[in-house]
Amino acid sequence: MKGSIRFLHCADLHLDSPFKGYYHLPGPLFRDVRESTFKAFDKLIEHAVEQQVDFVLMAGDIFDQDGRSLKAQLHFKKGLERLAEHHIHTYVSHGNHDYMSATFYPMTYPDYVHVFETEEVQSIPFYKNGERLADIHGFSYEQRAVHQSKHQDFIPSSEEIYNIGMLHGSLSTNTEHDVYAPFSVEQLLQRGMDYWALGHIHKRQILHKDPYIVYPGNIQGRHRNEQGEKGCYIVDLFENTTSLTFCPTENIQFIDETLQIEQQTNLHDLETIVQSWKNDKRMECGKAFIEVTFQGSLPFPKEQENSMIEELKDIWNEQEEEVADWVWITRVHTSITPDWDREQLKNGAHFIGELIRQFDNYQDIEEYVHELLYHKHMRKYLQPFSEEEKQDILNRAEQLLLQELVKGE
Ligand SMILES: [Mn+2]
Repeated sequence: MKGSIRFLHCADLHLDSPFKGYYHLPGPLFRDVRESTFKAFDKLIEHAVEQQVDFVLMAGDIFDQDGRSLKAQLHFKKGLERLAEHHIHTYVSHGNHDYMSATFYPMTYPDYVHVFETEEVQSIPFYKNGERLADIHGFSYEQRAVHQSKHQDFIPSSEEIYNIGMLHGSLSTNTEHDVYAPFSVEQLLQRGMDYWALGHIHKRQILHKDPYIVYPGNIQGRHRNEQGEKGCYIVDLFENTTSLTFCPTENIQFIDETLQIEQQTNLHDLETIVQSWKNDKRMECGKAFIEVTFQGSLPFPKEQENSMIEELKDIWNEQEEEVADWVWITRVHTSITPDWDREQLKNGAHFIGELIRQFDNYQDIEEYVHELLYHKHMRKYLQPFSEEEKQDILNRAEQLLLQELVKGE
């Protein structure tokens, strides 16, 4: 009979992320942003201590930069020391962002810390009260990339103990990100592990239950594509069952919201609506970056809509500069309620019908944005568009065109 164990699984801490795209923010906000990965890390350590876990698994990309800033390293070390004081072990593997061969100042960690030092899969035992309860299997990236599969090298040590695999890599079918140490769910299942602690993909997802194969996602969102709550899992392994609890750690949330604006809303109403909505978000999420879409009708003449909205956005944001839990509007979109019947127009023989049919058959905007995305300077800052974003761009283009064309009819 195996005794139960409790551990915390996290990955992609990206400590000291530079948040390059946020330099334009007012000082206090930018400071909060720059501190956010550290704050998230502190919260994670608190969860581990409060939940009295046996150990913590960190599945790669602890540091954001291969150079590992001294600040990030010292902060990390302090967290590990706090865990060690509570007799909590930490198992660390390094990923494509903090690979081993990069130049950085070496740190000494407490005895409770176990680092996978090589690209070869190794097994490190976990002992509780002198009894070996689990083996943790893992590896670290020695170079910036690991292109070959690693799953085949994970071999359970014994049936008598729990076997946990730590793997920083991606599903071979995932083409949205760089594919490292590729695997399929079936391949992982064949290895006979009791739990797979994955890292690399920043979106939280459970790929399989019984046994669990889990991406906890990163601990703090870093841009508009990393939305909502971010955190880690507390995992309880029992002989015949496993339970997972999500614990949020993020200090700042990235949110996308749509606000419905009724007809006849005047500027004064709009102000009231936005203020109370912002306060709701503040209560719900704490610090947040929000991208908002106004749906419905705005109290401005169409030609002035964009400039008025931009001006209002600045006014709304100015009020946030002194607030501890700020809610900062990053972008405002307007989505007018169309006063045309798309289906009816689509079936028409005229130009508008042809245009809508073109939109429906249109698959990829890549050829039009390719030059921008892959420009030698821009590509450092831009990420390829997701399928959702591409569709969104298409929808907006259609709306703009139809709005002008229908008006001219
Ligand atoms: Mn990562």
